[in-house]
Amino acid sequence: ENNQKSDSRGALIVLEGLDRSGKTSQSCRLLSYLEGLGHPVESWRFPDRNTGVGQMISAYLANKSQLDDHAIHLLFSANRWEKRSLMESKLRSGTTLIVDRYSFSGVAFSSAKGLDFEWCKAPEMGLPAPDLVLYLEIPPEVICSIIMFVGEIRKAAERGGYGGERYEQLEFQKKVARSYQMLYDASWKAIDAGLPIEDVEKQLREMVIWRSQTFDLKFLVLG
Ligand code: T5A
Ligand code: NA
Repeated sequence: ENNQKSDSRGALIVLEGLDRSGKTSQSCRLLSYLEGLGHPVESWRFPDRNTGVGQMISAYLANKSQLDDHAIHLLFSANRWEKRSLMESKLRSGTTLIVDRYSFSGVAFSSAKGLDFEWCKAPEMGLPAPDLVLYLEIPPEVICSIIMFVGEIRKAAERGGYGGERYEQLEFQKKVARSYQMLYDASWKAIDAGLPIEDVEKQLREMVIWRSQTFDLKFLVLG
């Protein structure tokens, strides 16, 4: 009976990486690809800025509100918990979810601010664990020159808005990269995200197809 249930479960595929590493672009492309193969699939993202909690997060990220580092950490986590039952029912009903950022972003970004690593992990415990985490790897220096370049364009285009969101600075991104490294486990696969967009896409496709044959189709618990 267990096997029957698990056979029809969708896969939980998470994309992680530093800011501007290409997660959103790649989740769109992976979505189209899996749809094209006839898989029931949806693309999700965290933070989900559409919920009440998500709107608080969005205001914080745009520097429109101030929050204690612990409080914003718990909001990011709450934003995942408020989607948990829907996430589980989608997976159980056979829909694969491609999720743009998840608990790992939560832990990596907050611990990079100096919060205790174990404290950061605690509220994530019990959320559905991904079958596959695709880490879009790109050196923080490259990310920051892209961010500055985009900032200059924005500044030219609309005056102000320079620097983008709160976390887009080199030293901070370096710390985030180190925190991500501490979260790696067997479900992770690093992808070279410094390549042209189509080449990154190809790596992701290959990884998803290859791993989909080996997914352990049980409901996992994030440790
Ligand atoms: N956060 C998030 C927490 O602190 N805790 C949490 O629990 C969570 C979930 C916002 C912030 O919140 C933090 C992390 C973040 O700092 P967000 O809304 O996901 O999170 O951030 P966004 O700003 O939407 O997205 P990113 O900045 O992370 O960008 P992406 O999605 O990685 O990159 P993408 O695809 O938008 O691409 C950026 C640009 O690069 C180009 C694209 O066309 C685009 O212009 N590009 C490429 N160019 C050249 N070569 C390639 N291979 C390219 N791929 C993309
Ligand atoms: Na994004």
